[in-house]
Amino acid sequence: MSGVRTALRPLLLAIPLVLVAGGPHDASNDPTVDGARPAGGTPADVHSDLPWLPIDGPWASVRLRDGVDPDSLGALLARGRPLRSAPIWRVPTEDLPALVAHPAVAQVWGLGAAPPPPDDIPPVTPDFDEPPTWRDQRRLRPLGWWPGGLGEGILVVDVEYDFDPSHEDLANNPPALLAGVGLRNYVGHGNACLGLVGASDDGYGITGGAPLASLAVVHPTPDEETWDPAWAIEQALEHLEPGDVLLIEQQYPTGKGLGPITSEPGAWEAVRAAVDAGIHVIEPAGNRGVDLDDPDFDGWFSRGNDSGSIMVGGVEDGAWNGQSGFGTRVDLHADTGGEHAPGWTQMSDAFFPDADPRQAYTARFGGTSSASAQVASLVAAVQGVAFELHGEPIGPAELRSWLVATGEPQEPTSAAEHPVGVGPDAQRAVRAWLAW
Ligand SMILES: [Ca+2]
Ligand SMILES: [Ca+2]
Repeated sequence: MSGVRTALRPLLLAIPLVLVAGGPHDASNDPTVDGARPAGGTPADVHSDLPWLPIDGPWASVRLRDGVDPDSLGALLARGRPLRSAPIWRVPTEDLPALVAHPAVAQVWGLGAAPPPPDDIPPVTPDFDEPPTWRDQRRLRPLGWWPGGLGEGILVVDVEYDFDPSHEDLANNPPALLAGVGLRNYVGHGNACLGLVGASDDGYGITGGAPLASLAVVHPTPDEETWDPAWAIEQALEHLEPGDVLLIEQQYPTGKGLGPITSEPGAWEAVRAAVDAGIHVIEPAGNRGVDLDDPDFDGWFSRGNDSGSIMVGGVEDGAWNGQSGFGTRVDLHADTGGEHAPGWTQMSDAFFPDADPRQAYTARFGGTSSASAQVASLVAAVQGVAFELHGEPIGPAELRSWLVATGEPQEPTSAAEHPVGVGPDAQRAVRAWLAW
């Protein structure tokens, strides 16, 4: 386990909230009582008016009157335990009736079950995750029933322009920033990619394909003036371990339009080094319809010059989407017709209450960026299963070939003219690998 991964281990927080602190006693100098007193209620002795107090859990609390010696309550507190810092005792709720009757007790209140963390910022955000979603298409949802199938133990590092860690749909799986300077551009793009990979299954927004994977970000900008994806890949490698995933949400100008990041030789070398270190590298084929088999590229994108990455193209309804980079080098594709995803100010068509960017969502996140994030989540989920069942990761070349071998073919005419690989199927890949 890397330090990053450990540090990111969520936060399934024991927040034993004191649901309501208060009671009808002399509250004039008791800050805990505010808001708990019923309208029109008069401060009174706790003994006289217990029933409205919200005491519904197995544990409750009692505050003793100032200066009271707990020993004076005798056996009444025998099953309780004191807080160190205040004359307050946690006691079994069933002991309350006897305690309430005692003149040394000033106040009682309940301790129910921990409420969910308050991460869905008001107002309530819809659940955009109604099936069938892209996770169903990729057979990721049932993979969650397998041990490790939610990406447990896998770190996904996204090389990403920027993101907003305060977005509500990243709050339960917060991405760590590992390196680089965010320039506050394309923030929604980062939120969307990170969300498709690892947004939590928490009843609002979306659920990523690997919601229990740990997320981290490296910006491709080491400073405000410099764009250097190879540097970013090397920074990520400092934190990644075999079986982890590197998603590179960047493109490069090929001379025929924006294409894969490994068009740039430095990035190609960095990707090769990452793959040789056992990392699954996912890169988009780009969105300018570049023919990667064009003779002008002189075989740069041929299998003979394979960086080892999983190159991802885009389809709609099983056929080339009209924009994705294409060629025999493209390994996998995903649907780019538009997904619900966390957004930001400029990606807020689905939900944007009070113009709050922290709870902005788009219904139209597409392109090979979206497709690559989907594939990255799938790889993390499949790899999580591999770790759980075999205790060691599948190598990058092996996993890529399993995904290609078990994928859904592109529509034949489209595949002949604009090949973008196959559509991965997480269930089939895992079953085939297990049976092998
Ligand atoms: Ca909300
Ligand atoms: Ca969510």
